[in-house]
Amino acid sequence: MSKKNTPPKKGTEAAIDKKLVPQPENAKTEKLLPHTADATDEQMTTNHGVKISDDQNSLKAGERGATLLEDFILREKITHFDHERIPERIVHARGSGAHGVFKLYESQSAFTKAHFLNDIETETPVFVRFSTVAGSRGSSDLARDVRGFAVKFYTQEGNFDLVGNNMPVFFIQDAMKFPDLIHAVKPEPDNEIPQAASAHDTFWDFISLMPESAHMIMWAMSDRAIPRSLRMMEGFGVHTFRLINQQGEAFFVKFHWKPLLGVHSVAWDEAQNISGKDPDFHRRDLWDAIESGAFPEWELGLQIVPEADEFKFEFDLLDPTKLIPEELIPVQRIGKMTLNRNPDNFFAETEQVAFHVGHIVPGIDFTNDPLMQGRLFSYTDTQLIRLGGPNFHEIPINRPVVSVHNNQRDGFMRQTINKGKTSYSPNSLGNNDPAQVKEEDGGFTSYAERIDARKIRARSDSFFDHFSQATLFFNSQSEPEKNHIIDALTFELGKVKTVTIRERMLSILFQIDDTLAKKVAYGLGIELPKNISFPVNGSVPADGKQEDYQSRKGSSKIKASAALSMANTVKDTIESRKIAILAADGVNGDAISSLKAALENEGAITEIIAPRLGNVLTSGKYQLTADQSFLTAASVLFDAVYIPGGKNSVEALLAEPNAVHFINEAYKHCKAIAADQEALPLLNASFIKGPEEGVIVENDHSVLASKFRAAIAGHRFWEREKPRKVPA
Ligand code: HDD
Repeated sequence: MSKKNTPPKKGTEAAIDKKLVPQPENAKTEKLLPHTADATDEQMTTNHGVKISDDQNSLKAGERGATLLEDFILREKITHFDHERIPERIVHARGSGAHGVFKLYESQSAFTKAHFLNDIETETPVFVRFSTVAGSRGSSDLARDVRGFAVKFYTQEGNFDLVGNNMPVFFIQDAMKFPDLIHAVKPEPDNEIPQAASAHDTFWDFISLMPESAHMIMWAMSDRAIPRSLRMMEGFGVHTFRLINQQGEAFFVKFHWKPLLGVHSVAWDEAQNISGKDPDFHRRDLWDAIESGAFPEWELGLQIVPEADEFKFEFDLLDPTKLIPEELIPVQRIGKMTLNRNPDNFFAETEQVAFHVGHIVPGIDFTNDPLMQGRLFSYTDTQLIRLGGPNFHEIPINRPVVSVHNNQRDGFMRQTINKGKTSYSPNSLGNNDPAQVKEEDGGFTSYAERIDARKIRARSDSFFDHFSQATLFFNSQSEPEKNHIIDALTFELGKVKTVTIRERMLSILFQIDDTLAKKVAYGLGIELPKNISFPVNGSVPADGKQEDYQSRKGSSKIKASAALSMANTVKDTIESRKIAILAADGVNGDAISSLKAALENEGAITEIIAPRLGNVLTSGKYQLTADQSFLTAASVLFDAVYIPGGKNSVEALLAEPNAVHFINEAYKHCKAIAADQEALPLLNASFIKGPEEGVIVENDHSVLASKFRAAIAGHRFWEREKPRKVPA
């Protein structure tokens, strides 16, 4: 609490008022405010409010004497420090969060009675946490991995958490296999190697024995696993959920997040370099974008299937390894989420936020997807160990914006001071409050699905087509995307030491696409096994029959789906793209000003990179400030490069190997490059011979700016990879 325990110093009231001004447009921000503290202009105290006069020296028996046990100030400080760490999340440990709002475009009352999906006047506060899955809290943002995309909606009917990923399917079909999957992908238990990487034996051992993961493997080996930015990823609820309207009618639904900046990735070689140059690349990018007012935005999309159509598909809606092709059920965009405020404190908010698939509100319900059912247990359970007890819902970031009343009491770290004698129901001493709520008044009732079944440990036969959607995904990719998948698999399996695992994996790839399998086999230098038959999925249960666990390949009416390829994404904006301008003394300052103005006008960010920090003297004899030197900057941290003219500048950069490397590397990673005619010798000193697609050499600066803008918006010129001979 930031309440002062001393009268405010003269002249500080205004400042204090300012920092306590609520942001009334966001109900969650307002609720968080009383829990925030700001030490500006405050006096130092112990945790118990005693003012501290000396925070530098422990209490000793004489200046050179031993420290005294009675030093309660030292003891308190050290004890708190000793206990500052909590267990990191078993999965999704590395994450970045942001606050924002969700606004509905049009009421969805035909499908759901959820208030936040009915009332277009309401702005629902949200907190979002993005994450990688396998790495530890301090691991690199650019690991090849699935990204978590968890959204907490603070609705007026309680919290709704959409705990999704940036890929629409999952590795496994049943939660029973989740601990195995995670044990396999995490660092190997004997030596804890490798960190934040799936390229090792245990992961591919497991995957090669679980053909049900084939579809997800295609996604995880695609460029979706190395996003350019958290702001440029799609999000998916993965499971089929249920929506229920006021009339009690139910609909199946898949949730989607569509980023307004489009879906973009980096190159794998680039990702590996970024991991060294700036392991916080995604976290920094999200933070900087929000600080600068370039608020990330996504539209929420729904794919709705009437209950009566449950069995109309070639796949089972309850199978989390399947998506519904958008050609079959289009995604309706129903509202927009904007992230507009960075957290005040990473630990208090991003680390302590507790998501749960089981946090739903009236109008939304679960289905029998066996992966989802297991998740409904896991999320509360994990918070109990991670956050230390059953009162984690009282941590400010986890509290709903509506008030909470029930008969739950006590436990570690209880914050609420519940009044009255009764903490049970029924009671007559307390008017039997809190009162239960009728469905028509907003009380939650579970969807009354009819169930008539035997208790059985089994997998539905409708779950055994493990390959047709993996093939659909591969067939939907552009040529460069297919090549990236082949390269990724060759890299990952190349890191696997056990040859039989590689061979088993090739048999799986063969079922997806034989050319894919052949190309990976070529890269691995092994022959594709002969007479490949459909594999068995997982370990056959002790009393099970092998034929009941045989994977198969069904047919797919849809042969390719445009929505699955990033090549078809939004490519019309350069907002928040980062452009490096390479300059040295003697640079054409007018060229820089005109290009900077044109690009920044469209929301791009430019930085001047020079041989050293300080000033750069232009040919017109005025000074520009270098934002970075070649020592601190790297091409992998930018989307595009511009090299202005100016004879002396070009000559100085020619003598600077780091400048030539910068250009070569940007070219290798297929980025847009623009140069004034005068800078051509510098391009020639790199691998670039002259203008080509994505390389613009122009003297007219308005033509240059417009061509460069289009090239940056296009993101990457993957065709350039074909020769693959850039020595950067
Ligand atoms: Fe999970 C965290 C997403 C399957 C058990 N999961 C977690 C987070 C995301 C997902 C985004 C991080 C939340 C945050 O930022 O705090 N998980 C998924 C998706 C899945 C999925 C999209 C499949 C469709 N998860 C899954 C299964 C289980 C879990 C099958 C267990 C049976 N997940 C957990 C967990 C975590 C978690 C152990 C770790 C930290 C946490 O919950 O809060 O309970």
